[in-house]
Amino acid sequence: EVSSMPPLQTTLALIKPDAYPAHKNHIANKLKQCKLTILNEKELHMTLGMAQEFYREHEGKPFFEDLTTWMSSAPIYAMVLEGPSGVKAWRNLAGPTNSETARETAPWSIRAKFGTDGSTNAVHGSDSPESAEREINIIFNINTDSQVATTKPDTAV
Ligand code: RTP
Ligand code: MG
Repeated sequence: EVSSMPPLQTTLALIKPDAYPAHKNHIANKLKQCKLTILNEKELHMTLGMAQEFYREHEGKPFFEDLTTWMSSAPIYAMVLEGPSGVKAWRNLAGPTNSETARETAPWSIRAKFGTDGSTNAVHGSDSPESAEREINIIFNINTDSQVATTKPDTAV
């Protein structure tokens, strides 16, 4: 039988400092219910520079400094997710950017449950497959073993 499942997509989810570590297990259980599989995951503490690179599309906006300072203020949890229409599936589960709006229009969503307002909103989700690729590179390709191996002087022959 030919499958009518939407194509699989990979996306990046971050559990932000207001929701990590307290709500990590709840969020992980929700992923399973939404057919989203975790391909890779880790805790990290972003530097300010990483947060500025990650959110560079918002450079110059009034919330940029608070956002990048906050995102680099404490550990977060990053997950590479895969599922049918994965980018949209994770953003739907996350809910609207503003958690107050989320409580009105998407009460099942993660931001409705765990977010506070338009700035402090529990999770991040890539907004397109292209953004996902860029963001996954920033979060997961820094200090990979291969990069370490090519720059480590004591491994040279
Ligand atoms: P995200 O990137 O975190 O998944 O959220 P999003 O696409 O729904 O929202 P986006 O417009 O990309 O904004 C990125 C994050 O910046 C903070 N923000 N604060 N105070 C404000 O007006 C404001 N606007 C955005 C939020 O943390 C938002 O998730
Ligand atoms: Mg965004």
